[in-house]
Amino acid sequence: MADVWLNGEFIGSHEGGHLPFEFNITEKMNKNENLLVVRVDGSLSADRVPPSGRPFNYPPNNFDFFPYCGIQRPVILYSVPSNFFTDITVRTDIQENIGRVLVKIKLEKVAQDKINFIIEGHGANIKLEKLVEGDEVNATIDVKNPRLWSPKSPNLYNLTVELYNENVIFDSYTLKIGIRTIEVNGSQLLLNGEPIVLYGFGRHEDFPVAGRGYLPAVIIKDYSLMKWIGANSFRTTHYPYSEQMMDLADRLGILIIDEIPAVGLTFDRNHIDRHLELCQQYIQELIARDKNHPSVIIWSLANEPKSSVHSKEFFHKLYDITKNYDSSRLITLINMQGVKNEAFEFCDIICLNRYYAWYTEPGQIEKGIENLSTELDKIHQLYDKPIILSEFGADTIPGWHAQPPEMFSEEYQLEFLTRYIELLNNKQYIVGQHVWNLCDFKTSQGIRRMGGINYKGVFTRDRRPKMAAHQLKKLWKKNK
Ligand code: BDP
Repeated sequence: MADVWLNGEFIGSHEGGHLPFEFNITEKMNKNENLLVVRVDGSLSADRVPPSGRPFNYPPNNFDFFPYCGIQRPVILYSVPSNFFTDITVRTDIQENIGRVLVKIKLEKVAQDKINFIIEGHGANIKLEKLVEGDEVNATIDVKNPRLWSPKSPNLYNLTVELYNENVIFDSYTLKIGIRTIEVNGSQLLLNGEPIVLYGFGRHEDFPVAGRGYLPAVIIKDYSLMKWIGANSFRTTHYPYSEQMMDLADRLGILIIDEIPAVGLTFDRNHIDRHLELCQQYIQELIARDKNHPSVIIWSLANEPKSSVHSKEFFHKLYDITKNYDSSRLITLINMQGVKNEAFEFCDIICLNRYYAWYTEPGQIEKGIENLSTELDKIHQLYDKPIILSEFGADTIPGWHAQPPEMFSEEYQLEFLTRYIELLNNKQYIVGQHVWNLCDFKTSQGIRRMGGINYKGVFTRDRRPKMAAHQLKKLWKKNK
């Protein structure tokens, strides 16, 4: 929760981290000096999302990463013209050799004059003029022979919208857009009509000293590691990442499963209504922020919620609301091993976190893989939908070795990931393999996390490769 004051006067509050909020302070500004104060309250509590929990952890969270607090991303002051765009939404579609770009803009007030819509770059330079009638304007621009956006060719076009009043430009905004489609067909995931498989990771915004604080160098480093290893995607586990991370994904051609901070939901009767309210707010804010990124292909409504008699209704409501905001992307829910998930029935794509040969069948990779295989086939038979293995991994202490491979050794992680990936590659309905985790990361203290660190990274917390990183690079080489 953030509370904001300007020159001692209370301006407003916003619940929830990770997503942007703003206040208009025009009327409240002093001519010369101004003092802006933002107070962040990140205390853990049961009626928040994510909720607190686990008294056997310290700090007592119901999730497996450190509950960093404070202001972690930039606070900016900006000015706008007296009439301006308040929002732009871009959707793209492809019909034969035409890329159709649908643009919807919202204005602060009704303008009297015209709006230009210009798409340029890669040979296309299209200008469309409109007279403005309301505070919401729609335009359709067809791009002939478009250069589509994909991980292999992340082509971006500049879309510029110019707002005129009495022939003077009042406001202008340029946005990088990618023309692409995403859909599910039977058990396949199709990008621009072609089957695609996601290779990549779950990750955390986490680095020594800076914690979750915004560090451009870490973003660049992580993308370079993902490119080096042959990944084409990641999930924003378990909260929305910085806007800079999202912008760069568009430029680099990385596909994203974009997740709200709904991790560790228990459907406790005393808090369920508040939790649903917050999840609705978060998904609305997330879509408002990320809806124009070609890199974002799937919205994730929650990570590993518990099963309860209320969970189906809870997620059905959230699913419908999400589809209503954005019907152009897929919607999923991340399932925990051993937990029933009624939402598989209506989710567009199934995401499973599985830790066979780690939390179950410890030390027995062979047996774990067999059980995983049986469960995957069963789920696929029941729902006939594409499946992503959205987490699988093994804690690994860098420099710890064992032959034959034993848990926590680098050899065990290497063998574990190799055997998982071999299995996944052989199942046609598996459309994604996301290793847990890109890097080791900080957690609360507890008996399961030595030194308050989760060691499932294939890179260390300071981004050095473990043996498994080199192996993944080999296994994923063919995707390049
Ligand atoms: C999964 C959670 C993830 C944890 C991981 C683990 O989604 O946040 O860090 O397990 O135990 O259940 O390493």
